[in-house]
Order: sequence, then C-alpha cells, then structure tokens
Amino acid sequence: MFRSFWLCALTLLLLGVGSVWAIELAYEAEGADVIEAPMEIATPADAAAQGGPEPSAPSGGSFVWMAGPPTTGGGGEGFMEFNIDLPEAGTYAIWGLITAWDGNSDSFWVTWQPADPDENPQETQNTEFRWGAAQGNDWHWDRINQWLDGGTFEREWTFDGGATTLRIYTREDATMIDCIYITDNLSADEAEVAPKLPSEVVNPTAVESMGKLAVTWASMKN
Ligand SMILES: [Ca+2]
Ligand SMILES: [Ca+2]
Repeated sequence: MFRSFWLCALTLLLLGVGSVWAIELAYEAEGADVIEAPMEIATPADAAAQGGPEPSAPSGGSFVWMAGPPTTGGGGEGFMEFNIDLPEAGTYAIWGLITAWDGNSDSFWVTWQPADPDENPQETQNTEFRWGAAQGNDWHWDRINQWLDGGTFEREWTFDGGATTLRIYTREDATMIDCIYITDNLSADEAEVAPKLPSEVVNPTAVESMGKLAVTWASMKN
C-alpha cells in the first residue's frame, strides 16, 4: 500500500510537471531592453492624435511603434531589442499582440539571433525577415511570419538554449505592438496555442524551481 501511494503521487506529479514544462515566455513591448528611435513607447491617445482609430487599452498601459498617420507610407527606421535567456533547447514561435490600421502600416522586420544572422533587414531588405502583420484596428494576436515575394509562411527558430537577441525593426510606420508571446507550441492555430499576456505567464525561474522540486520528490520515494 505504501508503494502504490508513492506510484500514484509520482504519476500525479509527473502529469503536473508535464503541463508546466511547455515553454512560454511573454514580454511587454515597452519593456524591451533597447528601444531605438524613432520607435517609441506610446498610448492609444497618441495613436488617435495621428488620426487613426484609437485602439483599446493595451497590456501594461502602452505599446511600441514608430508614430505615423494612417494610410500613408513611411518607416524603415528604429527597432526594439529583447535579450532573451531561453530556459532550454528547442524550436520556438513568436506571437505579437498588434494593431495595424491598413496596408501601409502592417509590417515589421524581425531577426532572432543566433538562429538568424546578425543582419539589419532595413538595410538589406531581405524578405526572409519581413513580417507581414495581420490588419485590424484593435489588439489581436498574429504569429510572426516570413512574407516572401512568393508567399507567406509561419516562422520558427531553433536554439540550443541560453542567451538570444530578438530584434523587431520598424518597416512601415504606425504598426503597433503591445507585447510578444514566445512558445515551443508550433501550432498555427491561435485557439490551440492560446497566446498569453506577460501578466499571465509563469516566470521561467519558477518553472525551473518546480522541476528541481519534482526531482527531489522523486528521489525521496527511494
Ligand atoms: Ca504607415
Ligand atoms: Ca504593452
């Protein structure tokens, strides 16, 4: 009976740990490690002041963009950079919570090193790094894609884990980004992935601690 108690406890523990171990990280755009002008932190009132529809309140109260009026072109300068320490090796996708008013305000450039080279797509215009963002006048999740001249494909990046550098560069001004969600769930189905806000994601350090705790418990049974 003592033995079955431990088997049962261990099974429950492993089931619990299994669900916790799906990797997910989330960041506010305005919390980026670097925001290079003219990309800047803004609020819905700033968007309305440019003449476009005012988006609803963003997560954390603000978003990042290069300011610009609706329908007009412009952009190509500034970026935001995130220094991301990946808890483990894997293949990852990124979802952005965005507002994109129109066809002249609906794209970024994206590189994530070291899977991607140290290349500035604003200079090279390399479409491998072009994200054609889904349009909409209020916040909606869009998976970062690769908008090639011959079609648009979801992007994924494979890493050994550890230090990485994600850069999201302005391509067209007025494209707004509120936050990003990173996951090793590579499904293209938003309902299945269920991207989360930074306030809804468990801190990876806490997840790691739970893993260690599970190992300790498993050892105790012997
Ligand atoms: Ca624009
Ligand atoms: Ca935000």
